[in-house]
Amino acid sequence: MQPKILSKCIVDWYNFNKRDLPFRLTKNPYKIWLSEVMLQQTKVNTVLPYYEKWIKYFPTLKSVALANFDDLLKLWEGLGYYNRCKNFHKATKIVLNHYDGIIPNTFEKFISLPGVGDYTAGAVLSIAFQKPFPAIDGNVVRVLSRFLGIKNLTKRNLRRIKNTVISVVPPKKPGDFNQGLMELGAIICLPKNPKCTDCPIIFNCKAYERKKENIYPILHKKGQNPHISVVAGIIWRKNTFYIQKRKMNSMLGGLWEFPGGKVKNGETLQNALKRELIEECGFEPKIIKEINPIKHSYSHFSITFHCFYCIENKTRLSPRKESAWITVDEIKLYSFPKANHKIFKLLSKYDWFI
Ligand code: DGT
Repeated sequence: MQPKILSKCIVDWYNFNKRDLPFRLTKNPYKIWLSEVMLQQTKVNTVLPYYEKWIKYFPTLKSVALANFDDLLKLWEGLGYYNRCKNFHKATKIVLNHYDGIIPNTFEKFISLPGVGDYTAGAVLSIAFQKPFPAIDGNVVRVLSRFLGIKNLTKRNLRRIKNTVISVVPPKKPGDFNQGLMELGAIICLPKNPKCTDCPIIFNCKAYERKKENIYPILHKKGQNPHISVVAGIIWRKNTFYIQKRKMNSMLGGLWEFPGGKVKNGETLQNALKRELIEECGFEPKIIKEINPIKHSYSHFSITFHCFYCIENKTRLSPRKESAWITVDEIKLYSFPKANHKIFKLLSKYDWFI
């Protein structure tokens, strides 16, 4: 199939079949960029309420650049991959200070911003600025691997896929083309049981021709993620409990947490908790009881999170610089990891206080 015909098939199909999404109704590069950052590793339906709320509070790039990071993190809370938020904030500041608030529309300048990689640069420049760069995400790789009959996603084959997209992306409507390929992967060329009869490029699809669309591309199963135990103390002082801010350069950096940490091999939970609380707050805890443990998965590992009710009695705790004693009603003012919200939910069902 000629590149021109192929791109026209995709663009026409997209214009008829695309889902109505708020970031597709705008030409504003800031909003398009924000949506692309939020959509990384995250499903559209999860992103939608976050996107809408963010735009309500931060309607312009300038408003983000001038915002307090804690306020941004509060809006990002629960969306995960918090580095995206941190990098986006840094990038908007650079745009405001070095480019007079105007998002650069050349590949070299845009990709040099924090958190911007090949995919984001291609997506934003093609959708917001009509520049003919490819935007290749996981969905596009699957569509092309089937279309071209590529079974193994070796480096060489991935380059072949990229070169094919580069040769097909049209000078007019490159954004519609890129979004069309992605949309095709998201709603038709599904990982399992693709809806081939609804596909606009079925007649040239090698995998369909071979009746093997389900096995393209071969995906190597990931090994099992490691599992660790984490202990933490919910330390009460009257009707308030103690929280501290995680270091910015750590995982979940900038979010608030209960003091605690990973349990070492061979250590009991209570000993681990004592060690962590002495290390972090110089505090010998008076442990009252354990709350039901909860499980939580991150992208590369999972945890069992053991939280213990503790009280601050004679031994006073030495707080970190960024810490607070908060009441239950004040939880909403801070951003916490999802695992903590699971604990809050448990506690609100039973009894918050000892
Ligand atoms: P290190 O030695 O820097 O690896 O740190 P640790 O042993 O103090 O552990 P930490 O706090 O980095 O790791 C605990 C894991 O549990 C981490 O992936 C974040 C997660 N987590 C979620 N909520 C909380 C919380 O409220 N407190 C703590 N400490 N960790 C939490």
